[in-house]
Amino acid sequence: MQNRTEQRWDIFCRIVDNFGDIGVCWRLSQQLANAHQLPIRLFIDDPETAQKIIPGYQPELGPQTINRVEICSWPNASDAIQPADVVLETFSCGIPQPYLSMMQPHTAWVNLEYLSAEKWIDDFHALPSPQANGLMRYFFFPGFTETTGGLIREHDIVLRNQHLPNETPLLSTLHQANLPEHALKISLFGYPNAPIHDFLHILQKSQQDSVVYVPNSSILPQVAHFLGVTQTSVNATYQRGKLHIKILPFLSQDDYDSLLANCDINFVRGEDSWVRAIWAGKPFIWQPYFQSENTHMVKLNAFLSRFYGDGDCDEATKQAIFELDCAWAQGTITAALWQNYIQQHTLIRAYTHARTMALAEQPDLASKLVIYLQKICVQV
Ligand code: TRH
Repeated sequence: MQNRTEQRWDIFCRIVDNFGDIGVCWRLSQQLANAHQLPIRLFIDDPETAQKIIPGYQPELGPQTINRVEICSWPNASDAIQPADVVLETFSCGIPQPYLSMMQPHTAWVNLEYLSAEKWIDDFHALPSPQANGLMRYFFFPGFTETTGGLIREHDIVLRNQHLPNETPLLSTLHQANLPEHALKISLFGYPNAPIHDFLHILQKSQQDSVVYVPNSSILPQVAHFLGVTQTSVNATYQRGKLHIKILPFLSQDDYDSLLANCDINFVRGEDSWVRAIWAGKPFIWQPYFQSENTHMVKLNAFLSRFYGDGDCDEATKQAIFELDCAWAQGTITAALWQNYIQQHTLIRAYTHARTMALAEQPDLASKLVIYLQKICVQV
């Protein structure tokens, strides 16, 4: 068997929509390359979107190495690329045909699946599936339990989030003098079908000051509609009653982590921002990616039960969380649900922090993946 650091890894990432696919792939690639010293090649099909997530990436320069990861564009039909020892397909994105046809029986081929807290994940994680071309494809499921593939987590992220430096360019933007100091700080990232207008209206009418930080994303038209303007401006602050809205640029992944760690409540979505909210250790409301037949609600309920389901979270707190999360995911919100949640905020904060610390005790996804690949490489 090869020495682990001699193993070459190729990661395939198709950017279906949004930033989650590239967000996860870029984060994982960097961890494998830096924390595990593996030679990583990352193939991407949408350089323009990737540019928003990968700092310094200039697609026009061709293949380039950033933070020890070699970034390449998706292979063309005529490209004869020698497959790596480990091929990581992400989210069943498919392997380009010429590359696939050159893969050997000893190539370790793993598909990284979407994250879910559903119980069946524990049974399906790490199973092999023989393919029609004679190769074996393995399924690696991220998850919240020891028997799944775990969660992507840099070894020091939880600590870093708790001890942010006092002065960074982002923090000085957040702590601007014209914003009330004791306001409730909220970060807002979601899908456009979230009840953004109703939520902002509730905050406007509330007794309590709040500051809502909105990074530039697909919900800005909803925010503009609430404000009664045709378009919002990046870095501008708007005030309506007790509510202050600060529009931020689309942040780097590191700055986005700092934003989450700085806020009292974080609204997140999809997959990667959801996990980052967990590592921020602050109360958060997760909006799952919409799926037909209410599958997203099944995923949300599975997560809520797993994250808040143990005996330490009292019933009233649990109810406030479940009701607000479900309403948000279904596109409805009321002042009563919000008030209920805010009344429980101190308890929710303590409970979330404890769950964050407990999850951070588990091995992280990249480490589990590396160990798993060692096992597979002995078998293939
Ligand atoms: O963009 P998303 O909606 O991605 C989704 C999910 O992955 C979903 O499961 C998948 O099916 C779909 O894509 C195709 O949400 P997500 O996963 O939170 O990814 C957002 C990424 O953007 C994440 O890496 C955090 C990052 N981000 C920044 O770097 N800066 C920012 O300002 C913001 C708001 C996000």
